[in-house]
Amino acid sequence: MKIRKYLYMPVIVSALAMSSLPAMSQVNEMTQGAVRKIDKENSKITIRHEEIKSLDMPPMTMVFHVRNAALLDKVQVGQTVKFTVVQDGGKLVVIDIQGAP
Ligand SMILES: [Cu+2]
Repeated sequence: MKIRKYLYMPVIVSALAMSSLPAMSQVNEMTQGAVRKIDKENSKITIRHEEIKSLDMPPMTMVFHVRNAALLDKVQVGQTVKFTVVQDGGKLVVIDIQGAP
């Protein structure tokens, strides 16, 4: 009976460790950028963006995936925007975007 108790320990510890990870990576600040190209068909957007500290990325122009193509209706080419990007299985995915003043 005593042995059985210890068997559960590693399971509990790893469950705790995993549950704390999403909370940490959810500190997503918005990044400023300018829309260069919108590819609604493929749910992609090209943005010249400022430094993204959460991803340790310097300013550059690059293509992002968007989680929801409807986000692309909110912005236009040439517009200054603020957006939130997360890393999702090796892809960089924009999960929110809005026009910036
Ligand atoms: Cu970049």
